[in-house]
Amino acid sequence: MAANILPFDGEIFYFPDVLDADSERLYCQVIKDETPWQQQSVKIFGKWIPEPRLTCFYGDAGKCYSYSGLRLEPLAWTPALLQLKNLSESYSGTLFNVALLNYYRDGKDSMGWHRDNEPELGTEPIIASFSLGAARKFSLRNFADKSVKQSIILEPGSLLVMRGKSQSCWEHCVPKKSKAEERINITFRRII
Ligand SMILES: O=C(O)CCC(=O)C(=O)O
Repeated sequence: MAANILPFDGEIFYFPDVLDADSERLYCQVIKDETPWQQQSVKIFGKWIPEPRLTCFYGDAGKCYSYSGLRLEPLAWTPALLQLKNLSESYSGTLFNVALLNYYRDGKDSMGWHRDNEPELGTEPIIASFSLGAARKFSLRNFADKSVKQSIILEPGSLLVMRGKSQSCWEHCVPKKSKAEERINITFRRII
């Protein structure tokens, strides 16, 4: 069993090498090529700002997801995503019905500090996050005391499972990095 990387208030487990190197490369290529990536704009402090990465949303029919002024309608699951969803479900012991995909084209693409605490995910959501492509840093800070920080490198083929109070009590981000190759992240979630 993996160790909890949070010191208190929530659980985040890191599983390296869930995919071997060959499967990781294959999934990365297939998902990159078959996904209709888009650069969406989100509303931050009343202004529409383009997200610094490309995204796409998949899921069961009718499971829409809203964040930062966006309302996403799911595309139908692909075989590759269903295979990764099955793996995520066996590692996390939960069933997922949507996935948010992020494509970081290079080190300038990033994800700002946020919590995945949208009401449609429930109070203590379980989120499984697959990493493909380049390794990137994943930073965490405690929501109540932002000086309490933690970080982990998300390696290709790894899975991060976040649960308990990890979304109410902690924020996370993927900071910019000088010189990074492309990376795909898939977060499987359950809309209730
Ligand atoms: O790219 C990652 O590892 C994190 C993605 C993330 O935080 C999100 O989709 O909410």
